[in-house]
Amino acid sequence: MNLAELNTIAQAMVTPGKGILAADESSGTIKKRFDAIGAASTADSRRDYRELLFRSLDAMSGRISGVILYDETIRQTARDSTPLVRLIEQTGSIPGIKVDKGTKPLPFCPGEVVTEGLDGLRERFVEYRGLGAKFAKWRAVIDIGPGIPTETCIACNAHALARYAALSQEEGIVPIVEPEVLMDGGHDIELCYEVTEWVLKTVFDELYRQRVTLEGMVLKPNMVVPGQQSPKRASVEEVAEKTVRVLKSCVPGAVPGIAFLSGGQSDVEATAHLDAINKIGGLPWKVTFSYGRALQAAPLTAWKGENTNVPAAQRAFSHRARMNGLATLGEWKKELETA
Ligand code: 5MM
Repeated sequence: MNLAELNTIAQAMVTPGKGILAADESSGTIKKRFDAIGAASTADSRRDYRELLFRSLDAMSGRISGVILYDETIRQTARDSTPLVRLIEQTGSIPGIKVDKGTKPLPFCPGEVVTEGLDGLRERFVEYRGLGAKFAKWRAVIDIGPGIPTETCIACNAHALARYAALSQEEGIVPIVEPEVLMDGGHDIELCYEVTEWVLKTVFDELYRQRVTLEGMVLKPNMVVPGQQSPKRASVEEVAEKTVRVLKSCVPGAVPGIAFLSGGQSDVEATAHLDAINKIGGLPWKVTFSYGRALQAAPLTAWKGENTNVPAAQRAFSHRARMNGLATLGEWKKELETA
């Protein structure tokens, strides 16, 4: 493991003005997204859609520091036979790979899940490195509800995240550590704060125990927001203030960057929150985005699975990438959405 190299990649992933495109939907998830726009999900249609994103030159070269790919995508070639990984590299963006194998019910913890995928992971990292991956991603899912999360669930997921991160660094690949506290449910913002704090403290404790180098990783957390069904809504400023407070109390300054997930927020909401967080300023880490839905909702809707809609989809993607790029600098304004 070369620590300087890991740090250089991690710093590039969180370059100010840029952020990460999470295009790592598993086959089940991308099918749901395609169903919603009336497009068939086949290996070719998934390739066509991702190719249109990676060929959006303005967005990719100006605003997207890295792309998280799914196992199928990292092996695919564009229509003209160029490997998709090569297309990404040609724009100056960095290819990465999702390595977790999704969640399974956690025994004796009703309503809770644990992320799987550690078996054979060392060997898979070697292969992914050969395919061009410079960073990786593993997502743990923590739900809030009556009696949950349990300590068992948080500990098991934190342990797996740290095992993954250590194996990733051993192979010279920067781990994105993603402990997601879900927005589902009627809980208020205070409870989201408490659970996020508990999760982050446990995760960093495990990362320390398993000798993960903080300078060579990127954290991908949720923002502190009320549950989607909560009647008590929070202002953009409150979300930003609480998110910054919890991160400052849990995330060491040695971590180069924090790249948020959007978690079901609307795309403009996710941009406004990121912008407000960066407007607070004085943060010890770079703070950016690693959005899936909040970057792709607009291009998916514009595309609808039709070749003729590719330019419109690329414009929609470039717009969201630009808005979020500005938000990483605290320079976004609502008026720019319609300009
Ligand atoms: C793009 O969605 C990712 C993969 O999801 P599945 O494994 O369930 O198919 C997901 O991990 C994503 O990277 C993060 O949750 C962030 O995406 P959002 O949409 O929350 O910004």
